[in-house]
Amino acid sequence: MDSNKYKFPTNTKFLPAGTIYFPECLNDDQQKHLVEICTTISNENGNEKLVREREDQFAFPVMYYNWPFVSSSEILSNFSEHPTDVIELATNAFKFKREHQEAETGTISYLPEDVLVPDSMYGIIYPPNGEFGPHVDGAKTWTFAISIGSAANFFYDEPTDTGTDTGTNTGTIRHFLKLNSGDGCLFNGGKLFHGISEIFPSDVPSWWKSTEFGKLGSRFNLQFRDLNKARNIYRPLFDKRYVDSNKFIIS
Ligand SMILES: O=C(O)CCC(=O)C(=O)O
Repeated sequence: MDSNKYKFPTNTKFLPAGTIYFPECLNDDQQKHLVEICTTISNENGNEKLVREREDQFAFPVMYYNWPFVSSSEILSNFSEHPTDVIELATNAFKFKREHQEAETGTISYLPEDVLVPDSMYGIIYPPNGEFGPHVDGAKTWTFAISIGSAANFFYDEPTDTGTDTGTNTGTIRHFLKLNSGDGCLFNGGKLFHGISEIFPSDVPSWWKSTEFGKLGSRFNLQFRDLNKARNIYRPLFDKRYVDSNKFIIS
């Protein structure tokens, strides 16, 4: 399907603290196809045990791809279809950030030189009354994320310099961004406190409910990170968690 070759969006918006908003990154067909690929990855990776109905308001994981904490997701030969095109889109978002960050104004957060190919993916589902409290990601790096399903209110905190003698940041400004189905966002999730304050269950594409993930909840958030350098940091933690780690392939 030709439409799976994602066009890089032209209507990007630069937001404070180095965040970039990519409205309408994926059209409806591309979103549906991406949900299908992610469902297959989830099943082939044995993630189906994570897929369950939840009654609380917390987001829950449904798929991992090339994710250092989930050993089976790193054996890429397990997967019959690879999300190559969307990883390319995410890579282009990182490239775009790097090429434009000098022109950004306000409090800028720079993308490090070694953050290049975000080929580690992690997907979560939100219940209709879902939320995600303020947090900094355990994976201390930048994230490109695509929202699919119900719209949501995303927020992140921009540190403010109070200009005190010590120069320490003592305050933050909270920025809100409504993310619609198909939108993308690039932000420094490893540094900025961020989360989801609200899901809008009725603000949803008509096809969402009939997808496999749509049967589990209201919103799918698919995140991309470059964890290739970080693997060395995560490796010791990973080894502690999985006794059998030697049999897994880590690039
Ligand atoms: O759902 C979102 O847009 C944000 C998710 C998030 O903050 C996270 O998984 O760390």
